[in-house]
Amino acid sequence: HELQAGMDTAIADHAFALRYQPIVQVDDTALAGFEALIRWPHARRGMVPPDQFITLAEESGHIMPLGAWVLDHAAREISRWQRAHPRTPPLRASVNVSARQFRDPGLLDVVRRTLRSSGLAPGSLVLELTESVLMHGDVQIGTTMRALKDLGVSIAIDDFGTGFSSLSYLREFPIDLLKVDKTFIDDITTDRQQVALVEGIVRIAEVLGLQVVAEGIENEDQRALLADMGCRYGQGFLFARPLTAHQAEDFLHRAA
Ligand code: G
Ligand code: G
Ligand code: MN
Ligand code: NA
Repeated sequence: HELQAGMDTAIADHAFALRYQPIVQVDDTALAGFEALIRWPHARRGMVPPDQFITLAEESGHIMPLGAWVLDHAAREISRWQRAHPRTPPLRASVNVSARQFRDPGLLDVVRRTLRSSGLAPGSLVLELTESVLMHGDVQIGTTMRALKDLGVSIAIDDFGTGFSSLSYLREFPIDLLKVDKTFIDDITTDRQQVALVEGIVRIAEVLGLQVVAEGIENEDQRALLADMGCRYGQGFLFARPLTAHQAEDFLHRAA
């Protein structure tokens, strides 16, 4: 596979790029942080989206160095923005971590090193895991999560509701945040069942002390409905698309 063959070189050359999508408070659209999203600027294929190479990188093991680069790069940039535009609460840096990367015994050291070298406050770092990470029933997963919690790092479940999640995971693991998948948000203004599901997730999260981020908010009606439900955070094209670092700093400057 051409992309797989080019990955060693691309990693060595730091040939990847990050985009940063703002995460805001749903009620007043105040900026809360950014989610880092990887891209591969490829000579012939243009800007390759993660769907086309993250699975390959997981299969080959490239995800470990690649994931470490994403963490380090995102933490450094967002930490720098926080210092340049101080704000309370501090900006959050949300980083996607794939299942194999999370199970790798080296992950904790990568996170510790990232926090040290970037100066990012541990409380500002959010690691986004998919439900597939929790499914393996591996005791190691819980141990790693608790070690991350001890460092002060937060854990989010990404694409919540789309996988084979069991509600018992929410008690079993030290999770801080649920990201409600876009597919639940899409029809929220027209489908009463979707409203009930999202409202149910928000209520459960409230009881369990979890924060909620609604993903893929594209219009004002969706925003208003989610605000009425008490969903605290959101992201989506209504607020901003994934931005270049330069655009993200502009966004931050205007928001401050
Ligand atoms: O940015 P985009 O919508 O194309 O992202 C598609 C998918 O790729 C999303 O599910 C997102 O979580 C995932 N993704 C984006 N960046 C990263 C990354 O740095 N690491 C991992 N493991 N997944 C990522
Ligand atoms: O799975 P994850 O939540 O990490 O995926 C984030 C992806 O969703 C990003 O690649 C981003 O481009 C995409 N995305 C974010 N907001 C919106 C939106 O409002 N509409 C659509 N269609 N995609 C979005
Ligand atoms: Mn995500
Ligand atoms: Na994701």
